[in-house]
Amino acid sequence: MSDKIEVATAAASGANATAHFTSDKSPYDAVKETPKERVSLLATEVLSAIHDTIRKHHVTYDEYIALKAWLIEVGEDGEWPLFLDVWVEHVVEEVNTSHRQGSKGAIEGPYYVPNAPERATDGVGTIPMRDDEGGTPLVWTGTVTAVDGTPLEDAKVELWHADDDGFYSQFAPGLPEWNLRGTFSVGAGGAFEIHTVQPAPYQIPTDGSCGRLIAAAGWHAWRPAHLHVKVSAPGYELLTAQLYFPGDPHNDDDIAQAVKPELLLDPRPQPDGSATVDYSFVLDPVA
Ligand code: MBD
Ligand code: FE
Repeated sequence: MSDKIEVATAAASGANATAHFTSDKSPYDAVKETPKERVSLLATEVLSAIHDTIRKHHVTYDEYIALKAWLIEVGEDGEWPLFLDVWVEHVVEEVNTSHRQGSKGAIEGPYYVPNAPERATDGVGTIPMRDDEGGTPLVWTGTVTAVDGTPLEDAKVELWHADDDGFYSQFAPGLPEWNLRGTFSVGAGGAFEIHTVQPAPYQIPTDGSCGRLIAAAGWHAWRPAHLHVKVSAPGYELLTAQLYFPGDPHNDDDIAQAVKPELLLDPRPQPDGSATVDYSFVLDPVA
């Protein structure tokens, strides 16, 4: 692909994710009734998995001390949201959506911001963007229906994604507050038509502790280009998903392991240089 992939970066985005997370409502409220037995079970099993790894690979004192220093730095860098969402969230998503019959989901990641501006009446609208926003213009049409086929006319599609340089507004500096973040209420028949631009592949920040782990382990830092969505309707399970573009070199080795075949788009290039794409959502009713 283009050499733009080589220069896209997101310095400081990881740290800003901590600022956003900690300003959110209390994350403990929803688990305050969790029994002690369950807390003990989960903590014990996580610790024994660590103990097993130490025994199996004879972890040295030098390695243990380096680990301690690195864990402290992840917190100082504000990169715990980045670390967890890249390397852990995909399994949480998997076990919590496996019952669904409707659309496949994917992880939320660290860069969602609620209450993005409403941009659609009757389902048709353009995401907030700069006058000279880069990237292939994308016209995305689809519908939101229930698993039984009912059109969900009170559904909303929240869309957020990186720009053509791989940057997210409110996490990378210098972007308008709500750039490439919008909420679209669907129209008749649950239909929508969203105008946006194609995002660039995303490299997780290489200048913090997550980047240092990646470098020390000889991994790469790339996620394929992706659109993030939350699709909601009263009485239906919230669908959080990501959509990907065919041909991206990282669709097969996403560092966040969040690509599924069902989430690949099929954009059709148009004579004017834009692309159109059809992708619809099917929601599961709340049990
Ligand atoms: C992203 O843009 C993202 O979606 C995830 C899951 C992790 C890091 C950056
Ligand atoms: Fe993302």
